[in-house]
Amino acid sequence: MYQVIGTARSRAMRVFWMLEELGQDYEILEAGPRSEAAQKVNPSGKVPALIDNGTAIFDSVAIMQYLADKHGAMTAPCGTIERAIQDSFVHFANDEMDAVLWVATKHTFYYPEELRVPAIRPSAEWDFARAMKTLETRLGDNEFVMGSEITVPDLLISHCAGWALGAKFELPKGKVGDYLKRLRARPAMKRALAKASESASA
Ligand SMILES: N[C@@H](CCC(=O)N[C@@H](CS)C(=O)NCC(=O)O)C(=O)O
Repeated sequence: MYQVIGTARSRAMRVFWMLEELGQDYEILEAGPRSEAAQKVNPSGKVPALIDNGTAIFDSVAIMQYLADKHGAMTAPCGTIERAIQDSFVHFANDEMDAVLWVATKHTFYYPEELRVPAIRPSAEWDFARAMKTLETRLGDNEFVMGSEITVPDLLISHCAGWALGAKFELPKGKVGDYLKRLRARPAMKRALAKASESASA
């Protein structure tokens, strides 16, 4: 059985959701960033980490893509044009959404107070709004970013959008808004949340 180190309030949520979509059994090892459990498997102390047969894999997107490849679902095959486009959506989400939100988060509460620069907030909002415009254009009328099939970047984009909402960034309405609602309504997403909250209260 897979084990995932992390909490629902961290990027581990992406991995829980992926495992639910794939119908895989997993155990949550509830541990926060820089905890002893996280540091034991990842030199940076970051979460999530996936333990598969005694080997730790970290970086949420590496884990999600590994699981998709291994279980042959939610991904285009390696070496195809479709995979290159799918990967470009992953990089878009990491560069234009995750990185922007992470900088804003660090300057809001993560850094020691003396290192925080609240004045970066408007530029982060500007970057994020630009990313949402790009997403709107690239999504077009598709159900998911790659068309009618859900793939790894959809989960990543949806997770970042949830983070953005929590951090009070503006999310678009219209087609992108509907796309985000479709993703959050997925039964696998709800199962992942329920399992994570059960494990947090255990
Ligand atoms: N690229 C990594 C980022 C992991 C990451 O930064 N995780 C946060 C929690 S969501 C963390 O552990 N932060 C601790 C730190 O920055 O020291 C991933 O996607 O897994």
